[in-house]
Amino acid sequence: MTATPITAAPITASARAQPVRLHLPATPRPAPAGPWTREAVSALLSQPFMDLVHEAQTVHRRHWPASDIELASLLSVKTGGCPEDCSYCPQSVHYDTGVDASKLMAPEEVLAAARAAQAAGATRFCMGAAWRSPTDRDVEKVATLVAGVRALGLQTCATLGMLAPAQARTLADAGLDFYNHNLDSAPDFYPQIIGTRVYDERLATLQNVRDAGVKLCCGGIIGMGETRDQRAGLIAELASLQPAPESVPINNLVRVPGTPLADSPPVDPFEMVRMVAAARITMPAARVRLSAGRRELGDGIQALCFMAGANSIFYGDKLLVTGNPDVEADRALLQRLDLRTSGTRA
Ligand code: SAM
Ligand code: DTB
Ligand code: SF4
Repeated sequence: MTATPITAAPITASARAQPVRLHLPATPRPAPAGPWTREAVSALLSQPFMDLVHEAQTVHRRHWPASDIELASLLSVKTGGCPEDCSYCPQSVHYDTGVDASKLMAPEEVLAAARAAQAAGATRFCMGAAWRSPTDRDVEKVATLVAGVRALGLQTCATLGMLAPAQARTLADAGLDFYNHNLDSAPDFYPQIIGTRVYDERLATLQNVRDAGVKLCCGGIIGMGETRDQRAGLIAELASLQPAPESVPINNLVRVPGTPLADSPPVDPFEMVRMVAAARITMPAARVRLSAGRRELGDGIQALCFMAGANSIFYGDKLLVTGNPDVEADRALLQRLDLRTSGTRA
């Protein structure tokens, strides 16, 4: 089953025809040197499932309250028209997905959404913009949004594409707590999904964000046709960042009609549980967020992901442009599993 963006128009056969994409060659990079090499993570991911989940739950309980889940809400403050060609993304200008480009939202609209998210129980508010890299003027405007959201008492997160050092400092000064910038996949798979930027550009922004004193939210996507070893490669890269990201979103590909990955065979949902477990074991102090694609996972797999150490979800009826489980369904699931939502650490 594929997901449809909320704003999608019917996709015609011609809209499915994909443009020719010029992919950049993979940059040769040294393998991660930390304790979590790709080989070590690969071995972890391929452990017997029950052993892996047991180990992850044990690590989780050492670092976090066992039953506490953070609720993070997302808002697309600037939607569509992105010049990047990320094969999974409904907001890329390269694909006809029925998502129209819009301008940056006005502060009062964003603050109204943040207040509503807070009233519904969210403790973190993430603002996403479909930019390759914002202009300084864009960053100034988002800084105003960040300051406003923080003044409400919410933790702030933004995801705006690549940032220069001074731009990261502007956002830090406005009170940005987290910057989301995903590595998405292993370095050797990356050129197959994105042709308009290279892995090292991603790493440079992560460094600029760190240098500005903003915490990192950095993870990836599974289900794009990568191998399990390539999933291990992603986890090894994340765990080898010095320090590791404070927040790690694990996304299950939302297959959006019109994108090149629309017809990707779905990944075995137990791979999602394995990824969450590997993230928990290798990055014990991180919030591991069960992110996009929860609707396709169902309640049982989500429960296993919580068991494996996921302690955050995107909460609210919409992600950026695609759907998410509705708030009532999430509240019911958390209640059935006796999960609390204080969003605080032990
Ligand atoms: N433009 C910015 C960027 O790429 O960093 C911020 C927004 S972008 C939509 C944020 C992240 O959403 C991507 O890095 C990717 O991991 C995730 N994402 C986008 N489309 C997705 C999809 N169809 N399924 C799952 N995750 C997706
Ligand atoms: C992340 O890792 N996942 C979120 C958030 N960071 C910005 C985005 C998911 C997007 C899913 C597809 C969409 O709605 O555009
Ligand atoms: Fe989508 Fe972000 Fe890629 Fe742009 S950079 S196409 S918004 S994932």
